[in-house]
Amino acid sequence: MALAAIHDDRIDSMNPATGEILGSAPVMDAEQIVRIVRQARDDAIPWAKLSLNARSAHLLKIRGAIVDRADELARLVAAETGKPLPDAIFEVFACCTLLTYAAKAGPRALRRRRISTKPLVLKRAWVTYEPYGVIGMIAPWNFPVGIPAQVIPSALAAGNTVVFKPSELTPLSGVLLGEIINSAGRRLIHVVTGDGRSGEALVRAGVDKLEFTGSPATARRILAAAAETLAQVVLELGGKDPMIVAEGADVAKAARAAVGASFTNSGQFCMAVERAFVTPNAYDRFVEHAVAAAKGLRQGTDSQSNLGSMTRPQQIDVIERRLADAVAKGARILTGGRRRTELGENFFEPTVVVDVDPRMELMREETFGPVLSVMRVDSVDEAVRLANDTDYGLNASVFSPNAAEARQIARRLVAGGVNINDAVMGSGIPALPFGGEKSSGFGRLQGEEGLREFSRIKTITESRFPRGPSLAAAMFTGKRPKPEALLRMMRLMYGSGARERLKALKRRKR
Ligand code: TXE
Repeated sequence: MALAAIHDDRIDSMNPATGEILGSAPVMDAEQIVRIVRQARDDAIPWAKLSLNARSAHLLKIRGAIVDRADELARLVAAETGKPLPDAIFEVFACCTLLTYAAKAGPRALRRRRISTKPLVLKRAWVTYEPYGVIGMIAPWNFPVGIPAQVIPSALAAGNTVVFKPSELTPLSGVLLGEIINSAGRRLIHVVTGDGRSGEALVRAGVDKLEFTGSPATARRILAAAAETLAQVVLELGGKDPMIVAEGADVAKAARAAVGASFTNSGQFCMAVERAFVTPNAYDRFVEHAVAAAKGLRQGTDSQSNLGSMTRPQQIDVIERRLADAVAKGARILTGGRRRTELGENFFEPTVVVDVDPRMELMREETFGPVLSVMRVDSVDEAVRLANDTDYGLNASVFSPNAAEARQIARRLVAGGVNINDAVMGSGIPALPFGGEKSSGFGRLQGEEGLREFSRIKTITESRFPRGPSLAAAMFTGKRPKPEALLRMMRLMYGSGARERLKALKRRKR
């Protein structure tokens, strides 16, 4: 099976749809990476000194540079991933949207915040958001621009520089993204190329905080390495996203949304709907619509295709393993289920599977391929229980005609985000924080939470009367307060109910 060729010192990047070698990038070693992180630290000093508004203005310059070269960048992404060009353009589009959000929301979210000082009313206090310095980012191959775009704008807005390691499957897109960002006039991104060895070296190279998007298995190795330096880590580790279709839902809409969200990017999408739980009255029609919609998808690499090839060829082995296990345990494949060798080595058909149950790997482990599993459930309660019966908790969707019921289901799902009467689209709103629960990771990207994720939170207090006495000296040195007076004060402030408080006052009067 064709693969990007990883040599000791270089990676040859390959178009997975055609097998064409697109170019190569070096495998950087630990020494080089330490030097790069030092350089990034120096670059961070003048950047951090800029005001929030000046940083925002520069983010918009970066956006301009990306728009100018959007076609070139998207074509390279499409070539390295095997996805149709419109999908690659969506990624570049998302990058511009997230830069715009960070530029607009950054100054508001990251300016110092005045905080109430009660009960120490003689003080003034603020929370400030300060740059870490250097943010490391280790990225996967499924969205070579879209995923870095969830990190880089926030990390830059917060005053950091970024050392970014793209996947060994898509190194050239990463290098070009870094080059375009830096072409706006400041060196803010350093790109480290290489495979897992270079990734591990980056974790140990002294970055202040690290964002990793990838598999839980690699995340565990990264956490073990980060334990040595106590570098902080943000993790986005994929999902096993459920869709719940309740009685009375618009079944055709739900099925089409499930198909869209399962098969886009050939299912190599952390928020792909991998499991649909459908209530009895909706089940037959849902399956019928899902199969029809899946059969109607066009597969290939031209601009009219809905899905292209797999980016990571080994992913086909994973899909075939999951399907074989499911079929052996009684599942039925209604459409798809095989490679499309007539299109190329790495294409896999959109696949709809029924008669699934939670014992199957297909219902438990991330498949990360174009496979939608549909399960009939007796009730919404059963659907919620099964939806939560997974190690993952990234995203979920609920279809119901009843807004109160849908919101109630949303509250019960253990997931970082829930879409009601649609799938996936919450992540397209840059002001919404994005991230997962359980094995889907921790920390948040996008939104104000994402901007603050890349800031050190510091508190500052000062005396309202600079010449007044020190509270610390008054409280902890010299004459101590009388215990009865302290207890009375506590009762006065926090006693339960007016009567209790009044009692404290009366005793003082006596
Ligand atoms: O991921 P890895 P892989 C899931 C998906 C897929 C599985 C494996 O289910 O089937 O993960 O994919 C770098 N220290 N997702 O093997 O290994 C590596 O070079 C530091 C979900 O591609 O996690 C690459 O840049 N870094 C997902 C990055 O980690 C290391 C996206 C991702 O690789 C390293 C992709 C190490 N020891 C896969 N080893 C999502 N959340 O969207 C490897 N890397």
